[in-house]
Amino acid sequence: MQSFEALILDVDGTLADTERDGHRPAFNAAFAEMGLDWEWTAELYGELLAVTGGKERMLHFVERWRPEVPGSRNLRDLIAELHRRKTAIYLDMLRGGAVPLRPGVMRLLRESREAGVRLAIATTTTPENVTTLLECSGGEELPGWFEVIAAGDAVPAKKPAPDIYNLALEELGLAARDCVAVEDSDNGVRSALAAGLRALLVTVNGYTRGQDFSGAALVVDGLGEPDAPARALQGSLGDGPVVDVAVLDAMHRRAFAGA
Ligand code: XBP
Ligand code: MG
Repeated sequence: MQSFEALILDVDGTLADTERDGHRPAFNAAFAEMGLDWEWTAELYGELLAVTGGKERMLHFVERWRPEVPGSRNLRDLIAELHRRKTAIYLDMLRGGAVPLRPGVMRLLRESREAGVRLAIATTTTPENVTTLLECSGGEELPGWFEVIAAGDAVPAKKPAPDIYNLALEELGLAARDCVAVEDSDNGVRSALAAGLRALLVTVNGYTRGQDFSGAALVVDGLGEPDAPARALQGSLGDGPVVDVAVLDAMHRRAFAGA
């Protein structure tokens, strides 16, 4: 019997590599549709990811890179319209199968469910982006595996604030010590730790490898599959080739030993 009750997972960069070839082209297509000469290259987008939330990221871009665009109610209306268009484009991409789940994600979700571990989401993106990604990349029953989907504007402050993880814990009716969290970025790590989620696994990706994951219990290059083992970058994966429920259980016990 594992020592934790629920697994709370981030979405973008964790469940799937959504950013460079998903959200980013959707933003660029929305900019082009609205006649804006804003082009987010893969490199620039890597910098812009320091700001979580698509609407917040666009406002930051204007303030930092397009200061000539006057800050006003019109700008906020423009950003809101751009985000609506971008989200519609992104959803179409997901429905077209553009963004697969990362290796090991379905395996770990299935194993967790079979072990009686409750599943939840804590993400900055919109709820519809989450359910559509799950359905289109994992099967139409996948969204129903998650008891809680805490997402987007449901909270006033996005990651690295702890709000979205606190909401997920509240809706689960659990304390942080009863849970394991999985993240991909420094903003996500700070958010989870600020909510008390010390049993925190990080699966890095192209944009987040090399970020500061101090405080994370275990950092790996991915969840791994039997024919493509996971590699620990910080902390101990034990002798198993993949991140499975037993690895999460050992990590959770170490993180809360004596607590
Ligand atoms: C990552 C984010 C999101 C996406 C864009 O979320 O910061 O804002 O980049 O999605 P996660 P939206 O917490 O899952 O890593 O445009 O819907 O915000
Ligand atoms: Mg993420």
